[in-house]
Amino acid sequence: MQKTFAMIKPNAVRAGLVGRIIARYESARLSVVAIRFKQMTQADVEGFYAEHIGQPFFPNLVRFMTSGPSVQLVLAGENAVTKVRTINGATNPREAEPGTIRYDWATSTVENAVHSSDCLESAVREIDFWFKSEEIIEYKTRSQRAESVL
Ligand code: FUP
Repeated sequence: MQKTFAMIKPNAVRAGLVGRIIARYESARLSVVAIRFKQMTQADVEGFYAEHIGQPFFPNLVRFMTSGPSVQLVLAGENAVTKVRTINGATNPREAEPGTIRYDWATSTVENAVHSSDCLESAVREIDFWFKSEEIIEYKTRSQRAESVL
């Protein structure tokens, strides 16, 4: 079992896609173990995307990411990190495979609908950036859930 961090970005929230995006993750046997809405501040963007500070696209990224609420999620399941990256598709929607979230709903490389951690180390850092450990519910497999009602 693995945990990863994902975000539904402001363009996808504005387009009313929260439920459909979460349904894609859940259909791939991932469980939501933490969730909230937050409109990012400039300081949030600078902390969360610290590796991109100074890039030419950074001011655009700040403008977009602070333009409305996004949904922060922790997803748990087998191979969660790779699974969510695959479901999301390539950063640039022109390179995204059909059937991915970004193929369907990203409108540009900046307004690309979703984010997810690119490796386990980022997942740990990003989950910690957004959530306190007590905000993350305990993940149970189907058989663990079955045992707990016996
Ligand atoms: P990803 O891991 O797919 O979220 O992509 P990156 O961490 O490389 O980029 C984070 C965000 O920076 C992207 F979602 C959009 C923005 N970005 C650009 O606007 N142009 C680029 O060339 C690269 C990233």
